[in-house]
Amino acid sequence: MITQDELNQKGKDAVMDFEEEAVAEVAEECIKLKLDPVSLIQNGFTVGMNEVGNQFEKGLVFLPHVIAASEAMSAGVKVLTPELEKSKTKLDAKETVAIGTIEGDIHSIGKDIVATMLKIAGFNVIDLGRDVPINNYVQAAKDGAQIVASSALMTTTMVLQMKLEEQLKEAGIRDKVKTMVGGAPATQDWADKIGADIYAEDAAEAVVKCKAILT
Ligand code: HCB
Repeated sequence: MITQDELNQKGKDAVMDFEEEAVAEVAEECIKLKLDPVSLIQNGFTVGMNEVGNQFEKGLVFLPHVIAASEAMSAGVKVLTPELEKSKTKLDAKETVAIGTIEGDIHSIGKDIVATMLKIAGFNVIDLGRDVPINNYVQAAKDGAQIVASSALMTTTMVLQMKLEEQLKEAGIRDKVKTMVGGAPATQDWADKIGADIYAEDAAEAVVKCKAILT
């Protein structure tokens, strides 16, 4: 029988081969064999996606390849999502997280994974989408979200995570809401610098830190 590591490797290879169908098949195999879908996403698909990103940076592949790899990864995540949702914690979902990819940024794969994992952990999740105007996060906080989470994948858009902090202060509600930042260029240092409450490196850490900050 195939091990989790072998399945993760297959998932990584299929994303790197831009093979949407093969990625979906690996996801189905994961469900059939009752292996861990979270591990497949984080240690398989995501590793492959990041590797394609590195190749893009070195000029070894081009934008259509990145698009094809991201579509392949999304196909796999789509197959796994209903399975993940079966293990959803039953809370009365009073704890609301509003999450979105920050203004000017359309990268949504990581944000979607974080949103799914938070839902599974029992949070009420409001998905604000991608390329989200700062004001929409502020409005979500005014409407009662306890945490506003932003994702930024580019050095040019991460600065807007700082603008979000400023606008929450200007609206007079910064002390009523917690903020979480993430995305590849974000770091704990960045979160400290801009005054965000949480930095999460991945979806699992986002869940742990969101739970911790609200208890
Ligand atoms: Co895109 N892109 N891209 N891209 N892209 C990056 C981000 C570069 C780093 C690639 C590079 O040059 N090396 C680069 C940014 C450089 C910079 O910083 N300045 C880049 C660029 C430049 C661009 C375009 C400008 C390219 C162009 O058009 N010339 C353009 C952006 C247009 C725009 O946004 N306005 C663009 C477009 C694309 C797509 C459409 C082809 C595709 C996105 C598809 C989609 O999301 N629907 C894409 C992709 C896929 C990437 C890479 C290859 C992978 C990103 C990804 O999905 N990773 C990326 C390279 C890289 O990041 N290594 C490259 C996998 C996910 C699972 O990881 O880090 O997003 P994640 O999420 C993690 C983690 O960060 C955390 O949890 C997640 C799950 O574990 N997390 C959070 C994420 N968000 C969180 C929020 C929280 O509050 C907490 C935790």
